[in-house]
Amino acid sequence: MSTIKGISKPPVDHDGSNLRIAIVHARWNKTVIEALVSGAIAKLKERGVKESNIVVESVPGSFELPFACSKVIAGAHVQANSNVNDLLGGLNFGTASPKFPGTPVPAGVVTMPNEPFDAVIAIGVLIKGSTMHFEYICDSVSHALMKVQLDTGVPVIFGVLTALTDDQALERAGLGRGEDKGHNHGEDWGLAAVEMGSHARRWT
Ligand code: DLZ
Repeated sequence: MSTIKGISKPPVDHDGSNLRIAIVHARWNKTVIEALVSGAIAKLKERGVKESNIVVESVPGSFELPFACSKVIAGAHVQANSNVNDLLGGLNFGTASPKFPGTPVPAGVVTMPNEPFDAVIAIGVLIKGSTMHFEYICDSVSHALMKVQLDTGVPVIFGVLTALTDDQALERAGLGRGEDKGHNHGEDWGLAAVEMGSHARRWT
């Protein structure tokens, strides 16, 4: 069945070869998160973003995303989760701590160089339960992520699924259980990051 919904192609295909993009993702609802992060990374690379310019950080849940995005944008020294680097095929951003030179960094922990990001993709998967938790987190996280991008001038891509059921979340990560697997929204977020990162440079 045809649909009128969804994003249309931009007037030009934006070039990501000079862009630096951070992905900050929650770890709740891991299967869906992993598919979304992979989809975003695939599109970043397709648009020319270099693997060395993609930094991935993780936080426990979606509620932590705004704080983490704000700190990552500020160039804070954040220790990356080595599991995420496995997902990326073992990216390594160096072993020296940029903020505390000479400080030994424990094995398995990687650090970010202190260079600005052109865009940040915040990825989380919220699935409604039986309490009001879902509503509070959806509301506060969406407002806070908007605030982070307006306060910092760095685009924050809203990669937070707010699903009423497990199936809704799976379908939006291309993992639908029916014949139609759905569509991986992480891919759209990767493209949006390149487009907004390019615009942000042009508009500065
Ligand atoms: C507590 C909680 C619940 C119930 N559900 C989700 C969820 O569906 N998706 C998600 O990303 N995080 C969830 N969390 C965790 C909160 O986001 C947060 O990590 C904790 O409340 C600690 O601040």
